[in-house]
Amino acid sequence: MAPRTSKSAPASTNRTPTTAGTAAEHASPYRDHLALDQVVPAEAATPRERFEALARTLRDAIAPNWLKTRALQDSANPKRVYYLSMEFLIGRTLVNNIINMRAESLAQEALAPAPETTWRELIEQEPDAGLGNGGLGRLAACYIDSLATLHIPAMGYGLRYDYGIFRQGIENGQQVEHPDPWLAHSDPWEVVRCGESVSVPIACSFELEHGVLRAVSGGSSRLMGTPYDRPVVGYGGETVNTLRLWKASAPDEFDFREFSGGDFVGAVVDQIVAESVTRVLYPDDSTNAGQALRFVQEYFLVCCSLGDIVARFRKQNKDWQQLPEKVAIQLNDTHPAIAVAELMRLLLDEAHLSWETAWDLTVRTLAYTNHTLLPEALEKWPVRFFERVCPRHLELIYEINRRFLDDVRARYPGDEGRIERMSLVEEGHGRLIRMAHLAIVGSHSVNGVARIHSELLRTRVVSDFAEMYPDRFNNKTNGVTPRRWIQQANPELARLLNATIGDTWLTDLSQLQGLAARADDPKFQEEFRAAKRGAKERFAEWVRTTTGQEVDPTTLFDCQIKRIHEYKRQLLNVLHIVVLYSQLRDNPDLAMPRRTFFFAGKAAPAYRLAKLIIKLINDVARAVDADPRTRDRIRVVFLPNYNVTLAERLIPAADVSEQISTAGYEASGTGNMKFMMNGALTIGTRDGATIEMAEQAGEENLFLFGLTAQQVAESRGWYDPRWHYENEPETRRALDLVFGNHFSPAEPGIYEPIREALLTHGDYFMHLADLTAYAEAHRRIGEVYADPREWTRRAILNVARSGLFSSDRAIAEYAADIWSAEPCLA
Ligand code: 26V
Repeated sequence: MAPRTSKSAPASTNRTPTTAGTAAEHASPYRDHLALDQVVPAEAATPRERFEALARTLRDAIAPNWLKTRALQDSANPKRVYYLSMEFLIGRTLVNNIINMRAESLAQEALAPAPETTWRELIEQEPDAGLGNGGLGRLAACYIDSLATLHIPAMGYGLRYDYGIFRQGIENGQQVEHPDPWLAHSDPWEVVRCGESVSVPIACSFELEHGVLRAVSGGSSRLMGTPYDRPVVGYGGETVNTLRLWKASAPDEFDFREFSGGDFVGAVVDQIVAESVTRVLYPDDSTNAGQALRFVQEYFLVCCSLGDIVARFRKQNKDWQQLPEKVAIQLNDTHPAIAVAELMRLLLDEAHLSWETAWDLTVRTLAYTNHTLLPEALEKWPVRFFERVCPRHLELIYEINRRFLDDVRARYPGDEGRIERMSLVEEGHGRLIRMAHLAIVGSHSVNGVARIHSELLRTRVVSDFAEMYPDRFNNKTNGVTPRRWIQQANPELARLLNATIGDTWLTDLSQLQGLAARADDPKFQEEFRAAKRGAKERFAEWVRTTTGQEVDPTTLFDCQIKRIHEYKRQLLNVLHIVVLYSQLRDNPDLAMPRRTFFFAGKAAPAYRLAKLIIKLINDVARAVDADPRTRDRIRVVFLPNYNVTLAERLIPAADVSEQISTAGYEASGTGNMKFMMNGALTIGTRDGATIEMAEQAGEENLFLFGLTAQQVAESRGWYDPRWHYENEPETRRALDLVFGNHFSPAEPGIYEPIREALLTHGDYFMHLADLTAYAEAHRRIGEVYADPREWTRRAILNVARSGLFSSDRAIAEYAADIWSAEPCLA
């Protein structure tokens, strides 16, 4: 084992002999890790080996505080917060830990005897931990950062997928999915806790059929959940909380042999089957495809986590009545909603409490956050899955439902329609359990993630529940961590902020207000522009070296980076680009700034139309490039494999942030906030948190356009996209180019499904209704961008007024209003 030095011990005092010869003169923890963990002399170490050694050096500094945090929380017995989520989209950890530990100089000194490497180079060796699809997973990662920064005793609970979100390749303009073996190298951050494994009962057994897991009725089985802990370093490094990710396997070897009755090969097969439960993250955030393995994953996460939580509670508290005073469990969407039934099971079957007591404790312990208004994404699980996997939970859900519907009947006598609408069980060909209803009934708090979203949730999606439980419903507008999204992603801007308003903004983002007074100051403006220019040049250089593509950092960078979804309307963006393309071909003298349109985002592998939109973007990009009339005026770049690290690279370089969802469909958005705090101006609809961003910054400092959520809802009845095609020449020309195979001469008709969506099936997301207003908003962007002082002034005001969108503010609200949780500090 390598000697562990504490953070405070200067690196040079470590005299442990390392490698022979001259290297020994430069003993350091970093070199020790190279020599003793990797068994390689520093001179010969590969970049990956150096990365691991540096990560372990930093872990040495984190470990004492991790232990201290645990000891402190164990002795204080405070109320603890548990964030249950199927996704934690963490990205890279080394750079984040260097920043949160404020260990830049420690990192630099660690490498000092080997000046050929800097820590900024080594961080590139770390793969993203891509354990999430998009916004919901990234929010969970920002929230655990803030929980630790605010010193709240908290843990994240999730799954340790062997394969995260797929790696996206682009071939012939089309998305191809590759597996993401992010654990191919050992991960320096995780600590496996074999001694804390838990056992999860399953009422069926499983077999693999052509690589697909199939439940076999009868023959109950068990899964073992083994925790892999990752440190979550709060800013300053004092509080280090834990993210606990569960890996599934078969029961340990002893039981295992018993269990398989001496059938060795059969037992090994069982092991493979069991491990496949946490093999891969489901990559579809658009539809609940009802996959049985996904259901088992959710059940597994809940059983492992609740068993662990309750065991920890019992160690320190004897009285079950204390549960809601000591434990708050936040459900990140309905994915862990079976927690309602599992907590009831623990309180009834294991603690032997009465139903009334168990139910009261359950509701007061659980809280639920909703993240989507799309009906097709709302989870409903077939009753037969419960019957197979966890029949006791089904029994409990039926009893919860019976009592709940009795309450509904008592409140609204004779209203059978309401009973049917509110029931936890949807009757039909196969009965389904409505997981959102279960989560609402079993929680004391139900929140949306931006003001408009919470309002729509209350008034449209689950209005019956809001009427029955008005006090449960509340709003918590999302936020993002300024440590990762400013300090780490945009060091140049961070330096300028420090020089201008001091460095307290890192933990109190409202301090950014102090910039407003400098918005018109020519000197400050010049510094602000220099930071943006630097970020753009760095990004262009990165694109050039990694993809060979040339992008011009003197052009306006317009960015739409997010999952590819019809409601997010990448199609609106590309149609507008086609409008510009067509205008420039007609009139090469058209006045407008040179623009680069960046797109990045993954489509769910089974979402055909989203994948076709990617193809269209790439085809348009090629045509724009091929035409001398357009090539030097606009460029379209689709950046493959969007992930957290790519977002960190591009957002600081952005001039314009595209937030153009059909109003009423984007629950909040969090990318919008990251762009705002990095000085991009938003072109957007009045949707999600963009509304609150405009309220903060002043509407005049964004480019808002298009139908409001109310107008979208009201025009559903009569909206006719063909009217726009027939009456708007620009719209018609753009659509004729796309559907006339101008961009796909070798693949005629390829865009037919898009034509059908827009013109035959009524353009559900109202692209054509908003296209003209969107083009007009882009024209305004062109005008303002031509006046650098005015543009910079607005950008500075946006940064200055983005403080509300810190995840520290959001977590402080959750702590005060939902969890009643307090900081725990020595
Ligand atoms: C649904 C499913 C269905 C089953 C398979 C896996 C899976 C994974 C995710 C989802 C729901 C995704 C919901 C989501 O990401 N919502 C986003 O949440 C953000 C954080 O609150 C918010 O900013 C975005 O507006 C919202 O779209």
